[in-house]
Amino acid sequence: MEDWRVAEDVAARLVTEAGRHVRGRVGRPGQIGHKSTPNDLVTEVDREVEVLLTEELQRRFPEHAVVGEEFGGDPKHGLVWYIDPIDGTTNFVHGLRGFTISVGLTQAGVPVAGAVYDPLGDELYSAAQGAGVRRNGVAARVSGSSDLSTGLLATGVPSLDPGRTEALNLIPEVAQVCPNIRNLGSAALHLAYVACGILTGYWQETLRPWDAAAGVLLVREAGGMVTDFDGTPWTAAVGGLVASNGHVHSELLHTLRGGRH
Ligand code: 2AM
Ligand code: CA
Repeated sequence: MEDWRVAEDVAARLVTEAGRHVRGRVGRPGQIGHKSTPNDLVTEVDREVEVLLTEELQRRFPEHAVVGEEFGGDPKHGLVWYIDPIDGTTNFVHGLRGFTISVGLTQAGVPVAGAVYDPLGDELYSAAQGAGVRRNGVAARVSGSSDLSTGLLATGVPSLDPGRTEALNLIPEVAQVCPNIRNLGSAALHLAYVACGILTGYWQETLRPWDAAAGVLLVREAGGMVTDFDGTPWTAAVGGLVASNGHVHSELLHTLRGGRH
């Protein structure tokens, strides 16, 4: 087995450095542009950070591919780094706590190393396949609860259809089983919170690999599960995902399935 700890350490250092830069730009994000919809935001800072991270990863791992949210890249490679320079850009633009920098390495689509940094919380989450997960350097673990009804769940909702109506309609269905449902605005942060036992579970139907690659590994290395909505283990080829502490996974999948009919 490869030593994925080296990749984890590089990712952890890079997201922390990038996060310091992003923290200094809260309240002054530069020019704000729109991508597919008026609520799909991109700032100068997203682009600056992605360029910085891409250059560093290519310098450190010239044999790996690098794919970022803003500038793309070639994902048809065995080892691919996925970069989300700011996950939760809407929060960042509004100055709301709850955005992250996320960098994850996949091998044949399976996450093997990665790091997520929350600059305003000053919290660093990192993991390597087979070597566990660390939150600010301390080993973390998913929650031990098997009671979904008293758990804390999170989801994300796209700003427009297709996908928005279906995602909104799922919430009251799940709320019949677990009334505590949050949307914090960053997929990577939701996954980090599942990994360290704050959230019991999280689901979202419309995600891209850079939103999830690092966070999926955090959950798995902390003892949890991440699958698609049918229960197949998550890979970079999968759009949406369901993450949990493992104990509530089948009940959560079953509840979501009921809501989607
Ligand atoms: P982003 O901030 O990098 O765009 C918000 O619901 C969370 O889902 C964020 O992590 C956001 O990432 C991600 N996301 C990915 N695709 C999305 C979409 N089509 N609509 C809304 N959020 C999306
Ligand atoms: Ca982003």
